[in-house]
This record gives sequence, C-alpha cells and structure tokens, in this order.
Amino acid sequence: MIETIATNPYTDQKMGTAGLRKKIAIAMQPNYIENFLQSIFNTIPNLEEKSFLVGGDGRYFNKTAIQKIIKIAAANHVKKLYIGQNGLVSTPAGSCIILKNKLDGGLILTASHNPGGINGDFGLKYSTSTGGQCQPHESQAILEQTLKIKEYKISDSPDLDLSHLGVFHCEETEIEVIDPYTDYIKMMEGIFDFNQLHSLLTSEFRFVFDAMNGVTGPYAKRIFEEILGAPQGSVLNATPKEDFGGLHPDPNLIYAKTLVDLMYSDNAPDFSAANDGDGDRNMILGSHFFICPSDSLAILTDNYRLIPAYKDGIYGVAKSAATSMAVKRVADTLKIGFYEVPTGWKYFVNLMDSKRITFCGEESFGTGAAHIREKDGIWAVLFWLSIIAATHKTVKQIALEHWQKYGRSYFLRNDFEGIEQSVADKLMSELEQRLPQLSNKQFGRFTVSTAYPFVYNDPVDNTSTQNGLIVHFTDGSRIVYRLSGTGTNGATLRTYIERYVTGDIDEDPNKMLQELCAVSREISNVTALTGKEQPDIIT
Ligand code: G16
Repeated sequence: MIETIATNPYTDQKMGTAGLRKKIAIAMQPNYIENFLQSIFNTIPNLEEKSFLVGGDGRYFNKTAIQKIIKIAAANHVKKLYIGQNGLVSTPAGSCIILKNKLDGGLILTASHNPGGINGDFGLKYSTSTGGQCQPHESQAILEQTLKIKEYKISDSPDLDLSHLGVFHCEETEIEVIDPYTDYIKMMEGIFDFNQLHSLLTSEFRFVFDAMNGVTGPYAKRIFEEILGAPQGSVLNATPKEDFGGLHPDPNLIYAKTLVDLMYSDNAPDFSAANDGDGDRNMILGSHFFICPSDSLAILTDNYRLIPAYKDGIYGVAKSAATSMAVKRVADTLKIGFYEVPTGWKYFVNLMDSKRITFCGEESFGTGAAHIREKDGIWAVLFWLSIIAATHKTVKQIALEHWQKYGRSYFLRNDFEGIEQSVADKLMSELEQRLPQLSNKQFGRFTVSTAYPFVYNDPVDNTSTQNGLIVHFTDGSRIVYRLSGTGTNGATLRTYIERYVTGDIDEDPNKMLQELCAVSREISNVTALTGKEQPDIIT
C-alpha cells in the first residue's frame, strides 16, 4: 500500500560540490532522507517511464537508506530500479552502468572520502542520464523542492533482500539486483592492454593496492589479483566495511599513512595506490616517491599514446582552477584544448559530452576520462601501470623525466578546518574586496601580478559560476583560496599554493613552498580571523 506522509521541510539540503553530505545523526532524523528523495523525484517528469541505478560505498546507514529509496521510488511509480548486490556500487562503476544501460540516472549513496560509521557522514549524489552528477540548475530545482515540501509518498512493503541477484517487485516497480562489477571490468578491458598489464603484475614487479575498506576492494581483487595475476594479498583492506574499519578513507599522505610508511620503508614495493571510500579518488606512490595529483594528470596526459583506447589521439584536457598548471604545459605542447573549471566533477561533464576534452583531473586526488562522467580511481591506477609496463621505468624516473621536460609546479594544499561558517564567509568576502589592491604588491621575493575571483563561463550551456579567488605572481606562482563544499564540520578554508620551477625539480615541496605558504596566510588574514597560526592539514 502507498502512504502519503505529512512532513515539514528541512532547510539544509543544498547540495555541495558532490551531492548532499551530512553527519549520520542529521541524515537519520525522522523524514530527513524521505524529504530529500521525494524532492528529487518531484523534479523528474514521467517517473513511470524512468529507470535508475541505486548503490553506494557500503557505509553505515546505506542499507537503511536504500530500503527507503525502494519504497519511495515505488510509491512515486518509478518504472525500474537497478540495485548493486548488497547495495554496493563504486562511483565510477555507477557512472559506467548508467551510461552502458542507458538509465535515466542514479542515486549513489556515498560521502566519498569522508569517514563512515555511526559517528561518520552520510551522502547522496543524484546522477542524471549523463552518468554524471546533476548540474547546478538541477540541484537548485531540488533545493527549491526541499524548502517547500509538505508530504512524501512511501510504500509500506517489507524490506527486500539485496544479497541475491534477481528481479523482484515493490508495488508496480521492478527491482533488479545486479552484479555491480562486470560492466565496469569490461570497460577497463576495452581501454587498457590487459595482456601487457598481466605480464607486469606476474613479473618481479611488486604492487600493492589499498582499498581503505571502501567499495573498491571487490573490484580491485577481481581486476588486479584474479584477472591480472597480482599475488593474493596485493589488495589491502579489501572488504567494504560500514565504518571503513575506523579508517578515514581519503587516499592522501595523511590518511593512508600505513601505505605511505610501507612505501618509504626499506621493504618498499615498486608501486602502490590507494582509492577512497567510493572509488573515485586515487593516490599513486612509487618506492620512496609520491605523485602529486596535479602532476599525475599532466603525466597521464603526456603519455596518452601508450594506452590502446587513446593511441589515435585525444581531445583536450581540463582541470579545476585549484589544480596546478602542470597539465596546461602538456596541453600547450601537444596542441590540444585546455580548460579550467570550478571545483566539482560535474563541471567536466559538458566538456566531455561536447568532445572538447578526453582527460580531466583535480588536485583533490581525482583523475579521469570521458569513458564515464565521474573520476575513476582504478582507471588512474591501470593507466599508471600501463606507462610503467610500456616504458620499464620506475614511478620516480617517469616523474623526474616529466619535470626535466616541462619544469615542475611544486604544489601543496593547506586546509584550515572547523572554522565557524560566518568567520569563513567574512574571510572570503573581505579577501575578495582586497584583491584589486594586491596587484604589483610585493611579499618577500614574490610580486603579485593579478588577483581576481575565478569565474567560469561554460562554453556549452553558457552558465557562469564563480568559485574561489586566485592570486597570480610574476614568477608563475599562484595561490587559490576557496571554501570546501564537502565538509560536514563547520567551514574549511582550502588554500592551494603553487610555485613553478625549472631548475631544482627534485626538492621537498614543503621546503620549496615554505615562504609562499606564509605569504598565503598573510594575504588571507587567516591567523587574525581564526586564531590558527598553521593549517590543520597539509596535503
Ligand atoms: C568532490 C567532488 C570533486 C571535488 C571535491 C572537492 O569529491 O566530486 O570534484 O574536487 O569534492 O571537495 P571540497 O569542496 O571539499 O574541496 P568527492 O571525492 O568528495 O566526491
């Protein structure tokens, strides 16, 4: 039976850079998820003709939320839901499944790299038939619904068992529990030379992949161990856990510390990688060597010819404004298009759909290509392994040779976390007002050339988005300031610091950027406004 439940709007359901992200305690409030789901469905016409994918990274509360999705979708007469077995689907595999099966969209349950468990975060991304997250005008329409919602519809059917593949029904809605791995693995086999990769991973080459107890564990086990022949046990933390085993599933030098320690030990393997909770972010490490994500995008782009799917040529490349300029130098050399977009993967989607770009990436450990409309952690790992297999070089050699050719953009991100929202807003608005006065101003050995708010004019749909503030220096250095759109604990000020050098390419970024980091704090006035002398996290 379908029930109509009276409800009151929640006023905090604006979607950030990656969908709705909230503390579990907030998401578990009565009617909270229900309101949000009904608000999404209210914006989609002809639901009785629509099919959606449902699944996520296996975090706490996903199972409960998936049962609610089934019942609310059924009460709204959705034609069909495809649900990953046990509620699991990685973000990139979700995009692949939506595109391959021509679905009308997806509800992907993940707070990405944010912690899980009962005290962690909950997240929900609404993807459209593009395979990517909804565009800003679509999330705005959903927000407007959340602010005026008065009732939602829900079926009172019992919960469905999602552990078995098969076709079931809830009211008139067909529910198919699917294998969430096969389509994605086939897609990877179509992009890379799996024979070449098999030879590498069955050789002396020592490889480790850390799934951080997130959803990529079962994907990585199948791909790296079962298909490509890496020794059993090469995939660490391979079982998805509701609390990620207490880990913060964010693949960076701080949160993937055990892996980093291994890679800097005497027993370091040749190569390792980690993915985040939902499998869209990646970190690449060589023996005693870390690849900064901005460099990873540049290096992959420079080596596109080594990959079967790209050997005949690529369209352009794009990066978020906060990401270093390294890939621009490659794009200029290759004479391919280059685009700079606001932070948020959704901004790449129009560029891919209009064949302006093939590759894109962000400093926040996201790299990807036009095979899907999300960033793709395992794709990035397979790409790196393919370069190594083809060139027989180490990760470090590949990076050093790249910097010898192009120069190096030393890059660090300084995060000031847990700032009161009003203070963070004040900091950004005051800084924005001061930007015009910064031109020609000298800070130690750095002189500002221009400073302005970053505004992106989408060449496809002509929308305009402002995100972040950029300060350029005469030597090619840059500082970018923006507030995080994915945090759930107050506001986070992100400061991205970049310095371009052609001589000293093998130095410690902390040393090379020490002075510029101090300049970034001076310009933002962060210490006076927040009391913080140093960032909370440096990546
Ligand atoms: C999400 C988006 C990314 C974006 C990141 C930024 O990542 O998908 O495109 O770079 O947020 O986060 P913030 O606004 O906190 O800097 P993910 O991996 O969380 O989905």
